[in-house]
Amino acid sequence: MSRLPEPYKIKMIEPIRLISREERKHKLIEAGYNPFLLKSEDVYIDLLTDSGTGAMSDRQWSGLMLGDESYAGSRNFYYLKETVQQLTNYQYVIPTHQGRGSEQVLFSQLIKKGQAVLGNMHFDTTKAHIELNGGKPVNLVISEAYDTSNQHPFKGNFDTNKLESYIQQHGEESIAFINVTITCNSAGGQPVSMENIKAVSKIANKYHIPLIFDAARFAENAYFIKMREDGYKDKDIRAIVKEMFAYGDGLTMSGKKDGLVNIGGLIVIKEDEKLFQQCTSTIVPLEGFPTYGGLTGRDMQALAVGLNEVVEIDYLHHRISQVQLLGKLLVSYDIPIQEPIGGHAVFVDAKKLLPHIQPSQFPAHALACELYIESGIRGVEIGSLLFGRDSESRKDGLSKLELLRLTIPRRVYTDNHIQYVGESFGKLSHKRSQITGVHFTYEPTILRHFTARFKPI
Ligand code: P70
Repeated sequence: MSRLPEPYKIKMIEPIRLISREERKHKLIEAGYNPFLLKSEDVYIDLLTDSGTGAMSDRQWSGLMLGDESYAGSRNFYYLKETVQQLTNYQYVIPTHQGRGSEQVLFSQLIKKGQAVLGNMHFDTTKAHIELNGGKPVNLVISEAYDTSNQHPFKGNFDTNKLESYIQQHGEESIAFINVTITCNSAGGQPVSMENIKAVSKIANKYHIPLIFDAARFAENAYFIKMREDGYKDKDIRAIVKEMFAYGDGLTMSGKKDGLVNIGGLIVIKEDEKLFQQCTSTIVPLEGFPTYGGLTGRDMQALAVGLNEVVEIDYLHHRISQVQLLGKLLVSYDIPIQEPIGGHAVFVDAKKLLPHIQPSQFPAHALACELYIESGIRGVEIGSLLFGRDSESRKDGLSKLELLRLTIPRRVYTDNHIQYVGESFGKLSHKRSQITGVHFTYEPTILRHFTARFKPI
C-alpha cells in the first residue's frame, strides 16, 4: 500500500441513505434545480463544501465540556488567544462567528470608498464584503491558474509583475490592502508558494500597503509548501505556518475549514494596535464582545484544539492524499480536472467536459444537477453562476473557469465513499452529450448562487 489509511478510528456514526433515482429527480425539481436548496437528508454523499462540515475529534468534544460561558473574559478565549499567538506569532486575536464576520469587521476598517483590494483570487463572500464596503476586488493570479491542464505546482500564486504594475498605474493610495488567499479556493484549492508570498510582501512593503491573509486553509497551504517547494521538505508544518504569516500584517480566518470546527472564525493582527482597537469597537454591535465575537466559550475551546490538530503531519498526509485519491479516480475515467489536484476539493473542468453548453447556461451547475440525479452526490458550481454579472454591463457568463467542485469534508468520509464518487463519474461521463444547460427562473442580486432557481433548457 502506497499510503496509510485514515489516521483515526470511528467512535460515533451518522447514518446516510441513498434515495431512489425517481425520488432524487423529484427532489431536485422541488429545489428549483439548485442543489443548495436540497434537504441534506436527501443527499447521499455531500461534497457541497468543506466548510463547517468536518468531524471533531474526541479531544475537541471533551473540550466542549470545558466551556466557560462568561460574557467577558472567558478562559476559553485566553486559551484560544494563546494557541493562535503561538501558531501565527501575531499579537492581537479577535474571535468571530465565522470567516465572513471577520471580513465584515476588518474590511470596514481597511477600505476607503473607491479603493481596490488586490488578491490572487477573492472568494465569494470576500468579494461581497469588499464591494459592500465600497471597494473594488481585483484578481491578479498567475495565468497558469486558468489553464486546468497546466502542471504549475503553485497555481494560487500572484502574478507579481501584474501586481506591481497595477500599483504603479493606479497609485498606492488607491489600494486598501493586498489579500493573499491560502490556499486559493476559486482557482481550485491551489497553494501559494513561500517564494511568492515573500515577493508579494516585498512589493507590499515597498508601497506601504498592508498584506492580509485569507487563511481559511492555511495548514493545507503549508503542507503543499513542504511537499513541493525546495528547502521545506524537512521543515515542520508549524515552522512553515509561522514563516508564511511572518510576511503579512494580519489575517482573517474561517475556522470552519482548517480550524476543524463547525462554526467559528478569527481576526488576527500582527502588531498594529490602532487597527486592533478599531476592530474591537466595531465588533461589539456586529458580532459581540471582543472576548467571544459571536462564539460560545465551548466553540472557542474546540477551535483552539482544532488549530493544534490540523498542523499534525499524519492528519495532513491523509487529508491531502484522500483528495488526490478522488482526483486520480476521475482522471482514470477521462474526466478533465484542475491539475495538479488541490487541497480541499477536486474541481472538474465542465467547460472541457461539456463543450456544448455555453458559459451563460452554467455547464458546471448543469453537471452538478446531473450528478445528483445519477448518484445522490452533491457538488457545487464554481464558475459563471458564482462569479455573478458584470456590475456595469450586467453581462453574464464571464468567469474564466467553469468548475464543478467536489469538496471533501475533513475526517468525515472514508476512502470507500470516495471510491463511490469516482465510479459515479465513470457512469456519468457516458451520458455527457445528453446533459443540457440551465436558465434562471429566479435570480437574486447578491450572492445569487445560494438561492437562485433554474430550469433545464
Ligand atoms: C466554501 C465556503 C468560505 C470562505 C473561503 C475563503 C477562502 C472566506 C470564506 C468565508 C463558502 C461556501 C461556498 C459554496 C458552498 C458552501 C459554502 N468558503 N475565505 O465552501 O468563510 O464561510 O466561515 O464565512 O473559502 O468554500 P465563512
